[in-house]
Amino acid sequence: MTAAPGPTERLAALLRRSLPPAPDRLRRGPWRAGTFTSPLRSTRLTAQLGIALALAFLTCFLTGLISHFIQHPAWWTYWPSRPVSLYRVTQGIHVATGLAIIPMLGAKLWSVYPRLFTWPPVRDPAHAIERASIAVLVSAALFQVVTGLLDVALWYAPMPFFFTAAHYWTAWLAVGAIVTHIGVKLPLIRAALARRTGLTSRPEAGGDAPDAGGDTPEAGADARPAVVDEPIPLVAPNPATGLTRRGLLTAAGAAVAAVTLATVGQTVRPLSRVSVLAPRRPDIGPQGLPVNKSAVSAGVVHLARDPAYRLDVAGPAGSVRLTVADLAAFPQHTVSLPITCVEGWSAAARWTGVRLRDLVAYAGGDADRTRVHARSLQTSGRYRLSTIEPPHLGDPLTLIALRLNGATLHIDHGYPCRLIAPSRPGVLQTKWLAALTVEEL
Ligand SMILES: Nc1nc2c(c(=O)[nH]1)N[C@H]1C(S)=C(S)[C@@H](COP(=O)(O)O)O[C@H]1N2
Ligand SMILES: [Mo]
Repeated sequence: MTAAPGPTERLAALLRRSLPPAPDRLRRGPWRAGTFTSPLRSTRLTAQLGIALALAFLTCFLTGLISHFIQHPAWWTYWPSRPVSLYRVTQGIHVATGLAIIPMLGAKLWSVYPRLFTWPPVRDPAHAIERASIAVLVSAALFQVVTGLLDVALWYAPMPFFFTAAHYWTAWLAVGAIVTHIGVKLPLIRAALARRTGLTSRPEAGGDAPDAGGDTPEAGADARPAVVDEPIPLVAPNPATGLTRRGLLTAAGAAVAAVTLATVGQTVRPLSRVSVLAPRRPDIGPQGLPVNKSAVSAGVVHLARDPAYRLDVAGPAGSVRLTVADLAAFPQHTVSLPITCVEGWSAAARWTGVRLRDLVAYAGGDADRTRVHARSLQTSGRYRLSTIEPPHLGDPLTLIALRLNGATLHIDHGYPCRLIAPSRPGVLQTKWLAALTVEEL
């Protein structure tokens, strides 16, 4: 006995209902049969590139989340101040994997882009939905790579939106699209990776269609009516290049290595000489340290050099206004800490100044039960404010620095005084401090 089709079956049938055929006279240019002939393209190649790409994306996403939640803490955010280079490592990995994704994504898109010219463009509603989801996936991935690259290059003009928010929300979109994509393609990926021979008779398949070649048991067992693309002639390995699938994967791997070596020196000091494409060299800048925002562009030169300068410190015991000489009269400490810019460069330096927790105690607060709001002399700009929570506040390495590498702070590094704390994004290392407010928790 057969039951009447339920709503799920009816929906499935609707989604699989063939659309009217596209008129053949529209089939021109790349839509013509036999346009893409590279024998290197195979479901197996696409699956292998896809796995590498998925792992890189996952790493980039997780390290990106860390950076986001340090800068925009949620109630559950906890970020330790040790090891001192923790953020340098997580953010270094974030930017390095993001850059490595560029050649990987290029290879992956090359392996599947003939699918863009599938004929007919849409077979049925399910096919249309699948194509739309791929469009979301590719756009989100390209958006992340391009905006990330523009940020690393400090080139904000082409981005008429706030980079941080756009990059964060599109990351969720990309990850959602990737998870969906993997879910949909899983049977295909497994079949492609299980097959021992790399050669397939469907070089244009690129991993988008059900494997309708009929050469695998899975294809025959597929309960869904397999959509058979037009047969693609078997092409001999390219005699001009002699490139094999393995050769292509090796080339993609070499491109990843080259991109990494050419840029990672912006945070891995021993490689700084070979990193010719790194936008920042960790040793170039006033006092041997790079600068993102100069005192001139922040508009603080007059305020910073004003002899009437005072640092306002407000706490439970009241508020005081300290001169630079007052700050220098506190016990001075010297620490070696890196500046780790969110954009991927990082550079270690020697900082000398007052422990923040000493200033908190002076203002009548307890470093374990307070947080400090730091404010810059800057009257505008996103990074004029930052908050220091207990893990960093209580750390003896957290300083209000007056000196850098043995000399008075250069004005571009935050003269008269700046915050420097371990394992903290550069954007939160506030320069040209005007006020510290101690808030009891
Ligand atoms: N007041 C203020 N502090 C700031 C910034 C800023 O724009 N304004 N930029 C931050 C950023 S993005 C970084 S990477 C570090 C860089 O410190 P440096 O210029 O001393 O190397 O300073 C941080 N401190
Ligand atoms: Mo930065």
